[in-house]
Amino acid sequence: MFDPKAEAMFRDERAALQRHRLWGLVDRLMLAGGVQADRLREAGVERGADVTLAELHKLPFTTKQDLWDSYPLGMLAVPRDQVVAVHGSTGTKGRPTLVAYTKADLDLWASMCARSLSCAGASAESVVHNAYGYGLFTGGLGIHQGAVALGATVVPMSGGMTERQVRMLADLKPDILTCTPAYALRLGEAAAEAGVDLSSLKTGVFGAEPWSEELRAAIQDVLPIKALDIYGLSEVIGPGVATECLEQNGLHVNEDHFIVEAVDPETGTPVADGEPGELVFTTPTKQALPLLRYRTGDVASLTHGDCNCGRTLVRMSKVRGRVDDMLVIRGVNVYPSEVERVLLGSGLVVPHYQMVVDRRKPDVRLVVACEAATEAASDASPEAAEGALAEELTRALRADLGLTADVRVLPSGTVPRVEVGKAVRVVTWESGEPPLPGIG
Ligand code: DLL
Repeated sequence: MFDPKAEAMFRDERAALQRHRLWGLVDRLMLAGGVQADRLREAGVERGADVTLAELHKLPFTTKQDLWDSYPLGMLAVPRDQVVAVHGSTGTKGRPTLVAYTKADLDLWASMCARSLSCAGASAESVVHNAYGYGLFTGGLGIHQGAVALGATVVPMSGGMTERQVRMLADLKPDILTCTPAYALRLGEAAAEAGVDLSSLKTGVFGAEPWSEELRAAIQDVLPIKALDIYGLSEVIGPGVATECLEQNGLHVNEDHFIVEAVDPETGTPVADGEPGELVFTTPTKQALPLLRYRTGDVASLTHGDCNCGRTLVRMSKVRGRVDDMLVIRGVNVYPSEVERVLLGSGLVVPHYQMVVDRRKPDVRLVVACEAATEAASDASPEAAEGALAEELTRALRADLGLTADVRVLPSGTVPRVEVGKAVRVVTWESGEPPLPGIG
């Protein structure tokens, strides 16, 4: 562990620390003024000592809309000259969100990412091949600073230029690979095509987008690694909010700095341990942009049980999906990650797929575009084999999810591969030409 005292702390000791820090946060928010202070006052809170951890769920939420309303940096809780860095995300809806960091925030972020890398077994002797994008996106620079804080050697590759990445993997022999899960697959496939030996790799720390257990298996097939999940969001700090340890048994939330709740997305009330709910984070130690009960839109469950690794931090499940990414197809609600589970779980298709929501007519149709895992058997025509495969997957999606989908098995290489940024699993077809060839 990077910080055993914090990560393996007795739970009641941590709760006392959280309460103390929460009081400090509320005091700072009241002093800074603005929307969070106004809402606290409306809720009858004047100072930190007015709140308790047990009643945190009664305090007001903060939302992405609040950040947008005060764009670019209206929610600062420190004087502007204390801000040393800005990051952000373009967001799935294309609207940017910006976040700010003080020097202390950057130090906190680095130590959170160092914890994440330690979760994956990294140490000062490690070489970390970091293929998260560098720039406004928090993935590249967040992990970079974590690797430096750990004393490891970081190779700042950023995303893209896959051939060069494969060369660096071969030459520098990293033990840790950090990138999105979709890009890990791409790198694995490219290395196999180039005949490059990647046996130096031990673990991968993959996140920034949802990925199923089935995708984990596919990655572990093409790369000689344990593939671990890392979760985070710019608003809370970036990567390093929660990470899976080598037990692969849920993501440890760094709750001494990010107090987490799971709530019913409709009613906002807390859900029971183990039940899926929308994750809500409070950042008691962040300086520039401290958030009280920030609604993430991400759905996962929380478990307070023990983990064999010795960390006592609460664990979150893999993210099932986003509240706003749920597809509603002919009355059936489904997350893209559930479709991924069925497709990849069949073992019949390669792990590259895309969903097209065809909205050209009022009766919305879901097209699932994928590619066959193996060449057609010699006694069947390729068309017949693809048709049979499509039928089988259509049946599997109906049986497992109750989903009516139009599965199209396309020629190898048709579904776009991710080189840079987050995988785009769902596209909408409003009018004109189809977004993918062969799905018309
Ligand atoms: O994606 C931070 C990050 C970078 C996390 C590198 C992990 C690794 P944003 O660009 O602000 O920040 O996007 C945050 O991405 O609300 C989730 O919807 C999604 N997300 C992040 N990690 C995961 C994950 C970074 N492990 C948004 N599983 C979040 C599923 C994830 N979704």
